[in-house]
Amino acid sequence: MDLHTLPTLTNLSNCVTIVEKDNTKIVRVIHDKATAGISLHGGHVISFQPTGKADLIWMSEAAIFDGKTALRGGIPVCWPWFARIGSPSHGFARTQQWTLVEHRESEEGVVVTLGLTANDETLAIWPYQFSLLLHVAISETLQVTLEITNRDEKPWTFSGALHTYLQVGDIRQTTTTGMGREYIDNLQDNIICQGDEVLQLTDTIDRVYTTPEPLIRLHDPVLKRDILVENDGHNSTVLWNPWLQGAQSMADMTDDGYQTMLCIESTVHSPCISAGITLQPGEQHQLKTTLTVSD
Ligand code: TA6
Repeated sequence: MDLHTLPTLTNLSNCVTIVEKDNTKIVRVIHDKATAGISLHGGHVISFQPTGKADLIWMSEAAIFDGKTALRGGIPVCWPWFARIGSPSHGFARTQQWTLVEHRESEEGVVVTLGLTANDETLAIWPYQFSLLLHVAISETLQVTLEITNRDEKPWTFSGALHTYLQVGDIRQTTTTGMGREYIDNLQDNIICQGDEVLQLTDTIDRVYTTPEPLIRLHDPVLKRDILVENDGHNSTVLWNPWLQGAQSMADMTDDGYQTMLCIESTVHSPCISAGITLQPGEQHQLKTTLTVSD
């Protein structure tokens, strides 16, 4: 996504400005090593482009920047649950307005931190006090860390994901390795299946891989690159592509949008609201994903 043409609202430093797209404020980072954008709506990374490379992040051309709708593409923050085990689907964090907590820069890169705490809207949905910090470390690589803290006097349980949409030249020519073989198939009533070591898509998939390796490799012969995905603090890695029928069913994705994307998601998966990770008062958990591009 081209961030350079967006109007500037505030210059915060040599590298960091607040720009605007429709109804959404975006933290734009322009550093020697990379350019990146993070929407304050949703705490949502929408672009990461190492200098001289194509954006690693896929954003839908039809994404709706109205400041209310979850953005299609980028890295949605799905919390305090993943998928439809609660309402709204994928939780409320990706449709809340986050605040810019701090930004730090050096020759190595820029770290932008956004924050979200409980408010009347979230308490009406999920009656617990919490704080989220999203640390986005931008250099030749992108490291996104969701720092989750229980700020309540009672324990609570969460699941969630950093729901990364990666950009590929042609999904049909892309191969993925490292996700492991066992997966829960969301398209076959969540039965447990055994897949192959190498995945090349010919149709839609929606899979929770339960034994992923530390490093997942997306090989893209069209863009002549590999994207390496390293996740941490997760219990699974979700791979999803809606294919044509799924793209046609979404107003915020063009019919051909599925051809240039694959979601590889750092996920705390749970079959139900009560079976995720439980944090005691004051306890913290970090969910992380790191993206690296290699030619
Ligand atoms: O991560 C895969 C998934 O759970 C799919 O089932 C699909 O629903 C996708 O997320 C997108 O969900 P969204 O609510 O953003 O349309």
